[in-house]
Amino acid sequence: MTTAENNTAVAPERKKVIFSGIQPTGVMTLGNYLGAIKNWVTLQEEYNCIYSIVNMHAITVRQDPAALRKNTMEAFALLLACGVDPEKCICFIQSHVRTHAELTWVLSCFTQFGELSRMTQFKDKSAKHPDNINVGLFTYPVLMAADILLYQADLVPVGADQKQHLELSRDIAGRFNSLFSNTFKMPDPYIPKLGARIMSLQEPDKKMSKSDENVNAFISILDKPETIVKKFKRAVTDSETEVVFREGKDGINNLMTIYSTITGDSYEKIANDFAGKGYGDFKTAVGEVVAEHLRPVRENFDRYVNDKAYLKECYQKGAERALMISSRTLEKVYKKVGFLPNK
Ligand code: ATP
Ligand code: LTN
Repeated sequence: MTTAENNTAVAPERKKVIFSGIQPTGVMTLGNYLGAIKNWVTLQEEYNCIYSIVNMHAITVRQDPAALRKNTMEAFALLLACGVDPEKCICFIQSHVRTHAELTWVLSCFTQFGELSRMTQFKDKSAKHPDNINVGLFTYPVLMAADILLYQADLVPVGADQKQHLELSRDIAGRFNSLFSNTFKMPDPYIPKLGARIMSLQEPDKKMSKSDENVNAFISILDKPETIVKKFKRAVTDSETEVVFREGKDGINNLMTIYSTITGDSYEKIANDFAGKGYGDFKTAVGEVVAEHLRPVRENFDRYVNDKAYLKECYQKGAERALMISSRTLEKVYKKVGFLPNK
């Protein structure tokens, strides 16, 4: 290109950056899949996506070391099995990239105790583990803010339960920017309209969680098709008979949301299709579409999880790229707060 052409050329628009993470605390549920991972796969086609298995977050709850190692490897394999493509995005394991811990310390000095005390996840998790209310559980959202801000992320695809943590990340970024001039990009949440909060199949007023003690409460994305159908047949609903989305029908609303997210059918169409059929038929139908949708994920997982050499190659490459990008932000931050350079 000549210089003249160069001058008139419009600068290519910067592709938006997406960052998200998932904890390796067990096999992902249908909630994690519909609320987050499914969007990770779609977004990688258009954006610069960076995805992390956040094992440092996982140790805020007591973990068996051997199980954590195995779960981390499996979580990575599961991401690939769901369609996250390491050729299209950066996938890495959080503890492999030291900048996350380093930025967390600095940001924790710009986060107020009172702000962290208001986090509902902290309140829920400390009620659930009263014998281990550790400081890491309390500062968990600061590590999450560091994850996001290190990459100057524009968008963060998460389920609805993470909205409050994202607002805190924005508050921390805004505070730092106003004290030290513009340093961090303000991240926006990307919460799907449908599927942002999939509920427990046993207690439909609680979110579906992979750490639930009752295995019938959640669908693991590796459950066998027969198990999936069985769990849906046992799903708690109500004493009525009409398949319709209405306030007070938490169980049916949840099943309709799941069915609609997977098939694309509207609530009206579902209600029409199942008019006069009763809950039994509907539960079986939901079980079948979910089982069918997850079949390729299970098959891909079996392939990836046995190819440790390939997984290692992917996460090493991912960590290298993640370190390169995040170091730029960390350097800026160190300079702005007044850390004396060692060069
Ligand atoms: P745990 O139960 O171990 O605390 P979790 O199931 O909440 O974990 P995370 O690893 O914390 O899983 O979350 C990964 C992603 O899945 C996050 O974006 C979170 O918002 C989303 N997510 C978790 N549960 C649901 C749910 N029931 N419905 C929709 N999205 C969810
Ligand atoms: N706290 C999140 C996991 C997480 C995350 C992140 C999500 C850790 N770091 C950064 C988005 C961006 C959760 O799902 N419980």
